[in-house]
Amino acid sequence: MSKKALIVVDMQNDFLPGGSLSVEGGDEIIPVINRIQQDFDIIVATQDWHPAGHFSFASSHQGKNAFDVLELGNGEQVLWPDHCVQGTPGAQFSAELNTKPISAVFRKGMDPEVDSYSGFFDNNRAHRTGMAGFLRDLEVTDIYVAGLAADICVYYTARDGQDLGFQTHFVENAAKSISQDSYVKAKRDLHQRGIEICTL
Ligand code: VGL
Ligand code: ZN
Repeated sequence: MSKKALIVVDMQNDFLPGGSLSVEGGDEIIPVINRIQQDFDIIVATQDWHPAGHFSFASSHQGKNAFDVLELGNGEQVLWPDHCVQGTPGAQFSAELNTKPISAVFRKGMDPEVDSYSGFFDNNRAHRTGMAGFLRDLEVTDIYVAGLAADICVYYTARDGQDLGFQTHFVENAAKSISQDSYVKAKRDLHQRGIEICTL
């Protein structure tokens, strides 16, 4: 028996039009997410939840601008505008999102020094959010990943979900990307990893 969970990634005001790191057309997927919820056994959400002064913010690095890339020992860090600061309106879910059927919210990006794109692990893969354990405990077999941003947090959540053994589906019509180029790459990569690209 398959059991299906919808993972709603980062449907927060800062990623929506008018927000500090807004994704163009991000609001257009809200009615889609609200509509498809009824087809799932379980719905969970992730919430980007940074302390003020987070390391991923350009404002935390002297002389740096938003979207500059910082070279680290273990890779790169894109520097973002301040976004999704804990307790601020920008960190709240869109008021238009139906949050009633969401049974758990997994917050991420809380370590001041580490970014966290995936809803399962931080970017160092050192800490888990607990979402995998939650889904496994409920005997979820299939995960459907939707939300913002398609080329970043949705992409990494889908990749990790597949690595963790969930049959993973990327809901193309319920996700919007920050950049079109990286979206094309992300989709190709997900497909190559055996993740189904679907429309619901
Ligand atoms: C995200 C950049 C920084 C996302 C979160 O939700 O895709 N992107 N933090
Ligand atoms: Zn973030």
